[in-house]
Amino acid sequence: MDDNVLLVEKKEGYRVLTLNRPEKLNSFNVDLHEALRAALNEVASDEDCRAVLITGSGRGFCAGQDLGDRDFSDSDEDPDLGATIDAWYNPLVRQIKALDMPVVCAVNGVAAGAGANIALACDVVLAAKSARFIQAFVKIGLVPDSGGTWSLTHLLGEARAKGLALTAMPLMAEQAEQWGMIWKAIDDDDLMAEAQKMMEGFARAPTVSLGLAKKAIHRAATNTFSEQLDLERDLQREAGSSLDYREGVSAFLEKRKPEFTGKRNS
Ligand code: LHQ
Repeated sequence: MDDNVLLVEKKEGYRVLTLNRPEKLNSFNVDLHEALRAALNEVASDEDCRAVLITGSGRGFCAGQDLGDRDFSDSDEDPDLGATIDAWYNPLVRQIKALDMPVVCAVNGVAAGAGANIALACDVVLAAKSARFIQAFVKIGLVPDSGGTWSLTHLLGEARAKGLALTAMPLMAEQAEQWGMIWKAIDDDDLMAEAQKMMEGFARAPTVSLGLAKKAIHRAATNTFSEQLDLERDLQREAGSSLDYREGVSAFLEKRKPEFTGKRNS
């Protein structure tokens, strides 16, 4: 395995994961999948890690699957793309969704195919104004994957989801922000500084409550209003037993800044 395909930086309270195959626009091969999975597993088991930032090196964020690995011109057999998705892409986006802490994506350049949809699976998407999102799949005879059909439909509604998926039209970051597909488009030169600032905030945040809020918002996609009210009650009960709730209320009453630890009360 090539150890360099993912750069992992341990910062105070958070991790920065940089996809690092810039000559291939950080497209995914098995080495990159393995490295990212291992890094996310490590994050999940590290008590001191309270947020994750995913970005790319060079001029692109990620161009999806490395198509160099997919040349089957010499083979008569049909490739089983479902197996690739089961082995790598679906576990990856599930892992991002399931992490009980914020996952921020800083889209530093083009995000195409699965690269675009992995970004959309993250909790907060920041993008350089020069970045574009491309549902490139139809250009090679495929369908959007990595949750793209779900994310686009939920974020944008059917008309825009279909427009993007069926035409592969590039969507610039500022338009993506106006449409509500991402949180914020940022001047290229300021992207990483803004992302870093957000991460420093998350590293000092009441992590339990952030993780629970993320969970509740995910469930809202399928719950009825009434089911969601019950879920909020249960999650509030859980949040209410965290040390950070005690600290938040004490700090408010004592008119001082809270010092959240991100730890559970157990
Ligand atoms: C690449 C790639 C790439 C290899 C740029 N692979 N080298 C799931 C399950 C199983 C199988 C299939 O896939 C999936 C999910 C998917 O993600 S399917 C979608 C795969 N991705 C694409 O179809 C996107 C392909 N790339 C592009 O259309 C363009 O490169 C974009 C629009 C992303 C960027 O265009 P440009 O800015 O003009 O850059 P470029 O095309 O010149 O690329 C720069 C280099 O990166 C170039 O290499 P070279 O040696 O000529 O400089 C490209 O060949 C390489 N590259 N994407 N996916």
